[in-house]
Amino acid sequence: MEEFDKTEEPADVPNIQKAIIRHLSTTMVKIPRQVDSLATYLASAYSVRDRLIQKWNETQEYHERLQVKRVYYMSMEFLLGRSLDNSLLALGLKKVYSNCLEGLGFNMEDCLEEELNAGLGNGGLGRLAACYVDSLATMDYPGWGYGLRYEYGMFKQKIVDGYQKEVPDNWLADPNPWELPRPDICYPVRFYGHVTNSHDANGTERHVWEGGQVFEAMAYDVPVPGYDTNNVTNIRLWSCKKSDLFDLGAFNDGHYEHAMSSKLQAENLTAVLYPNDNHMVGKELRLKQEFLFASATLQDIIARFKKTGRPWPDFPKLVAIQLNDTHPTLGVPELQRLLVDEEGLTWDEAWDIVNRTFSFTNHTVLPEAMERWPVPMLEKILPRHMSIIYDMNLFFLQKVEKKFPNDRDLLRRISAIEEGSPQNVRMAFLACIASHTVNGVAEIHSNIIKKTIFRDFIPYFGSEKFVNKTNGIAPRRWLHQANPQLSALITEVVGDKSWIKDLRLLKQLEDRIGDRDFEQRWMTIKLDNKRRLAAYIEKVCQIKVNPEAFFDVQVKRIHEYKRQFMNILGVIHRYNTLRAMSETRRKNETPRVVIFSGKAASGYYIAKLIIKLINSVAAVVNEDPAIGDLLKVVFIPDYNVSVAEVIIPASDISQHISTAGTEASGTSNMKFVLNGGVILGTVDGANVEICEEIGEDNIFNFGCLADEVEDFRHTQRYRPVSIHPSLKNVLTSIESGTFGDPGVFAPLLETLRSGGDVYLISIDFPSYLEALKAVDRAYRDPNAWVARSIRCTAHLAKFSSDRAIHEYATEIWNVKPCPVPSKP
Ligand code: DL6
Repeated sequence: MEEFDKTEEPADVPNIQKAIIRHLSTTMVKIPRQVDSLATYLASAYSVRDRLIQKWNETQEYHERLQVKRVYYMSMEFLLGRSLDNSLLALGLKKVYSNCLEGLGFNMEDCLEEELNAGLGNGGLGRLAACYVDSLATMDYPGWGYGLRYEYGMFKQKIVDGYQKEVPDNWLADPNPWELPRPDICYPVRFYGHVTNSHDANGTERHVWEGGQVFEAMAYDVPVPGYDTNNVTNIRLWSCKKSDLFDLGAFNDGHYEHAMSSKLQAENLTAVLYPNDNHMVGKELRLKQEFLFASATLQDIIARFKKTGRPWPDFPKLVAIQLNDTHPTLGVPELQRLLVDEEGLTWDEAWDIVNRTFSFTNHTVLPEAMERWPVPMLEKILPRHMSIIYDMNLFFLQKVEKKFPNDRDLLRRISAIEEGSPQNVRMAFLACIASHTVNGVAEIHSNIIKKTIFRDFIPYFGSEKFVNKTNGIAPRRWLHQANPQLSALITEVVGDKSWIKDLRLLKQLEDRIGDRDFEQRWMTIKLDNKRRLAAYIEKVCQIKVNPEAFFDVQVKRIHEYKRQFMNILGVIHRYNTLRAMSETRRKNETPRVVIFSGKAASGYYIAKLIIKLINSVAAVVNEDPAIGDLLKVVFIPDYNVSVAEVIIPASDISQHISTAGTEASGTSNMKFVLNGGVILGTVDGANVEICEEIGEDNIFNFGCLADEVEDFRHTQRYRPVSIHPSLKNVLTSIESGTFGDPGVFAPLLETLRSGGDVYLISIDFPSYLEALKAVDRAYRDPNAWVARSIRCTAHLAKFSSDRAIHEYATEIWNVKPCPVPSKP
């Protein structure tokens, strides 16, 4: 099948080659004999960037001229991964660049491999932000991402003696062609200091925040091309710089170190991403990061608005701001402060603008992930904001009291200030009070938050304020780029590449079920992807796996609620069962490779023990000659976007087995299914809607339901149920030392006993084993399996990020597409 690339005339090959060679000699300063694949990658990237900048300028200029409404997606995390492949595909230039590189004696794949991953995020939340910007650009919606430019992204994970070791991620070690430094776009951001209150000539209260420390946030722009469109959108990332590089006084006095220290402090603010997924760390530095981000972003948006010359009430007609979880919520009091203190609006005028501008996405119900900042910390670092938050809360409570008089307990429950010692600001409540719309990220999750965190807000605001926007993934990266062979086969079925922008067209794949030739090709592609993954595993783990085996995958952050622990306990059960079988019976078993990958937060002791247990089990199982290929266990280190692109297309089954009610959505479940991978999952997050779309015969569900969890937890904690014999046997294997020193794993095993088994592993384990058996049985029928796999892909349209962004744009932001016309 001919890979089609549009736009480029054959005559462009020499021009592109010239551009690459020019960048090799001028930007990279290389003479021909010094040119290697890194230099060639960089020169190619710079030549692509030249095109992006041109389109970026045209897009921004066009949108500004038309004064269209823009959405600003504020996210502390953008997990972009690599950009060259994605940009080439978006611009329709992959084939022509491949030819150009070949002509210059280089191989495209080698050059792509040179790019470092932009890992400015922890997991699902950050990758979602990246997919959403891809969809904004592809669907021509005027919108920008705003984030932070961490100098060190998500740490790199090494496995040493089975344990996770964190190594700093120096992702800016090579030049980064994908960012455009904008030293002309800088904003001052103040911390500490004091507030002086006075009255002006009209008797209006005035507040001046002064003193303290002022840092400077400098913009870096990351152009993101839409697929097959002229639109190139922007992610603006802030880096903390100090404008007066040295404290000259101190420098002249000979205090060099002191002079440098303020510069170092400034740069430290954006030095490193906090590596915590679904867990709040209440560090001052994190609070400062959040404020630097919020303040620079709001100042920038206001500066852009002021250039239009429009009156203030028009602000929400031109600006929608989406808060990606509570991390950017300080943007709320900051916008109020800028409007009241700096622009002279009244409190009510400003509050009306704030309310019509912001909307907020909640991504978690885990209590440990809920941001609460101690009032004394906020008072010290952001005194003016703390007083604004008090007022916002007070005015809100007054309105609630008017509607529901004499209900002190309601006011206590609903207050953004949580009583205690010290008091805390509940950021989710502040975001809720200030936003016109609050959304969850999957049906089940959106229903849960209405019944739990935001329950008390519904009688006041009405339930219409709380909506669902089921997450989505970018088909460009997660199918077209990650699985080029499957992409080509789908294009053949659909007749062209239109499905890449309209996943509903995948339905046509249904017609091919039963066509044995087609099914054969489908499975051959899966096998090729498994070969690619097997080669990767051999390279990074030095473990040889059989690509013909059944590939069973669980990749995601390591967390107790995601239950990788239950998975490895299931693997031990399988190992024990295989060992107990006669050789003749063993011969009938399907060889299996169980693959894990994911990072644990550096301070998360139990999660790190889970990694150690997986590696200890792998060490024993993989070396057991009686088992051979029948079971291999692999922990792939350093999970990131590029690693995911290799793993996901290669799965036969993937596991999404969180305790019901704990995983807000999950997005890797969507990626696996889009690539024809079947899933084994609990009735949780987006699994529920995936099941609705693909049909329950095509998914393996098990486990207790979200409604039952609280009851079970209660029973477990106060009256531990007896541990099922299957689980007991597995625990005995660990405790008897089969997988090394049992003392090492004792604290992990304790979480099932006196730890109260919060995530209900002992409750779900028997049904989990049943589900695994059902998977094994189903795989023995290859025709039914391939039909299931095709059906998975065919019915995944709902989970395109294009659908999600269209819903946000029409139902929350009121933003319309604005395609940039082609130049005549
Ligand atoms: O919505 C994106 C992603 C969901 O798919 C995951 O289910 C959810 O765990 C994750 N939530 C967070 C919350 N972080 N904080 N704070 O990462 O969001």
